[in-house]
Amino acid sequence: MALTLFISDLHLDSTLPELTDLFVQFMHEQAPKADAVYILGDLFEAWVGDDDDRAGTQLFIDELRALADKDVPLFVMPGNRDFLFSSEFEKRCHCTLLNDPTVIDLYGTPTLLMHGDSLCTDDIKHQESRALLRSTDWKSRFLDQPLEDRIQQAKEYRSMSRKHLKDAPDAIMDVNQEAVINAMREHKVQQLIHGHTHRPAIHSLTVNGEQARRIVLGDWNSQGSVLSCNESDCRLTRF
Ligand SMILES: [Mn+2]
Repeated sequence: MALTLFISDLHLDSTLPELTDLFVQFMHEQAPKADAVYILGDLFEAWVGDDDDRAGTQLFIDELRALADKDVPLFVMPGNRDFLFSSEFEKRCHCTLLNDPTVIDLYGTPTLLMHGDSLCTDDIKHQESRALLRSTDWKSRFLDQPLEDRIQQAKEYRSMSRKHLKDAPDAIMDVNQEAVINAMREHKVQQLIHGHTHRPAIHSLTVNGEQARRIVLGDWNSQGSVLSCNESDCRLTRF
């Protein structure tokens, strides 16, 4: 039986043992049954560089790599927290990094995959910092620093981001409908799967006068969230 799994927004953090257990459980019980596993961003709470060799980080890498050993292809898209994934990460976990956006053929349906933060165009502050942090200049200056300094800075960024999340109005934190339709038109798809907003749902919409759908993956907290797709349908579940 065909099965493709999509997850996102796990926000893995080695200081959170319950979340770590949930991830390990998913990687051992559900992921090996799939034809392919897609992680659409924010796998990690923060990624400070592919050279992060702390034991807590290595444990996650080992779990990812074990999937490749079971011949289940693993595709990882960077999110706004782990946008520093690079080729060394691919080598370490035997996965394939995906560009945001990427179009795949999901059992015959062209499907656009995105992390989702680029669709939140009403959040001007996020879009500004996104543009800055993705610049080659910023990345190389950040990565040139010792690991310890990067870890410290990531902590500061996270507390700034938490403050922004708390202060920003709820509506601007969701996707902008026009941005969604534009992206789907541009990539000529009637199906979009993304994460980031932590608002799991399957939305119907009209794109180019035709029925389309936007599937939003859920975040992980005390429960895991997974989208399971086969030839006939996709469904969101918690576990
Ligand atoms: Mn995100």
